[in-house]
Amino acid sequence: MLALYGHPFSSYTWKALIPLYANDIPFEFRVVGPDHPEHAAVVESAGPQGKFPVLDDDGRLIFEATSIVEHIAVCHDAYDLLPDDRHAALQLRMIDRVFDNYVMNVMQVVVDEYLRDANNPDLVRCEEARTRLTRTYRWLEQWLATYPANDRITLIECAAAPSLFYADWVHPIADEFPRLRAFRKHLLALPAVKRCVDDARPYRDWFPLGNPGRD
Ligand SMILES: N[C@@H](CCC(=O)N[C@@H](CS)C(=O)NCC(=O)O)C(=O)O
Repeated sequence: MLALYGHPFSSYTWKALIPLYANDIPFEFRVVGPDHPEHAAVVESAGPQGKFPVLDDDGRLIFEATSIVEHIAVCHDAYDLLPDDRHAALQLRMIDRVFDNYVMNVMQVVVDEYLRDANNPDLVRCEEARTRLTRTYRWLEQWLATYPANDRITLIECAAAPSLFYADWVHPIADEFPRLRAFRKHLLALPAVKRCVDDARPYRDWFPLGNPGRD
């Protein structure tokens, strides 16, 4: 029996939901929030910082979204997520780090500033983060020239979809990056991703920079 602890509006929760949906793996979704202190307690107990998502696989708790994707690949026969070839898998893991460390977590700097004080965010920190995002967008634009378009969902798509979805809300991907804009559009059209986007719609007004009213 699988259960996923997370929240429908949480970017890292999407990263764990996408491989479950894409591979039709049954699971119970346990929302982390004030209505379910028992869910929050499990999350608190799982990892060092009490972050979600957390996957419960028959009593075994797995935290960190990347580790959850890898767990699903290995323990639930979701072969497309990561190639068996250890050398080929290295490349996917490296790009996964790019999306977490240089898109998602940089975007989060701006989000955190607005969560701290929406009327008085530290604009210097925000500008630094936006500059870093532009630099990553430029790198991804070049990388995409080598990444063949396809409808498969691998660790890369699991990481890319939520990070590009929200990063574009924080710092829109400019016209000078057409491949990256097209990749984001392609990702949002994948059924497993679309399901995450749709399930999160009721929470859009929670976005600390304001509901962008698109996507
Ligand atoms: N490195 C973690 C990051 C997870 C993360 O930042 N989760 C956010 C939700 S998207 C969270 O738990 N926020 C609540 C908190 O930090 O207490 C992962 O990959 O799973």
